[in-house]
Amino acid sequence: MQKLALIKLGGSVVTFKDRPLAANAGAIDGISRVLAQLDAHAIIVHGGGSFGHYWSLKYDLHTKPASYDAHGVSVVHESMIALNQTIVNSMIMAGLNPYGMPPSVFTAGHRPIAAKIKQVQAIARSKVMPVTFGDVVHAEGSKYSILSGDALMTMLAKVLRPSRVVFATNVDGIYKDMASRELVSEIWVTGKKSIEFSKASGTDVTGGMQRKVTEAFKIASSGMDVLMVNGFVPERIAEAVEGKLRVGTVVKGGRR
Ligand code: IP8
Repeated sequence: MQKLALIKLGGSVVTFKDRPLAANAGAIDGISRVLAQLDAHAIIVHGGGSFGHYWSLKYDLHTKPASYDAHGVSVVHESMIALNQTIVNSMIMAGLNPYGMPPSVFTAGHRPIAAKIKQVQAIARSKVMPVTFGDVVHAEGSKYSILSGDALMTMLAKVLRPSRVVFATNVDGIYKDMASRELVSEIWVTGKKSIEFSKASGTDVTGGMQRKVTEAFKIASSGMDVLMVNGFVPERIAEAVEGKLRVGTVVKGGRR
């Protein structure tokens, strides 16, 4: 059976984070072309970038469930559908068979619905490629919250245990520190490990790189390797899926 790859396309790759509501068509098309060559089934998750995060900040929507502005809920969700459609259309042009779906198809608030996630996998195995995204989701009553694409990665990985879990970000991987920008090629997750992060800028309501690394560690601690690569060099996504990664960070989940 073909490998199953779970791939997160970071918002900083698929959009210009410093320009509101601007999709990075060049980066998206480059990734679509690479995905079209993959010898694996894939489930794609993408972030919000200058779409979802832009409106979430404007309307003050966050990950904590609360009775947020109802119009804000609508606008944030719609912006994510618009970004999803741009990505899906690029993939169609590249000859892929994407199938855009909001996370509410397979989650209840922030909880995974295992049977629905299995169906997402069945879709991927049928040569149609699910493309989901971080979104604003209903919690309960009048409460909503932002569900990050990174949290979706953990949910999907835990239920499906894909052969490859890849995060494509705007940097080469995890750096030892920001001063030297020395790339860490391998990190082993052993027990509770704390990592220090340099202060990130405030455009992300879900926590930026820190959130990605936290989710990568969660996934790795349930026994799967997680590969962090630069999405602006899309060939590295293919290398990661094919197990031939040259530049990137592997968060090791197996036994040392
Ligand atoms: O960029 C957040 O998803 P992320 C999506 O994966 C919204 O954290 C709506 C802000």
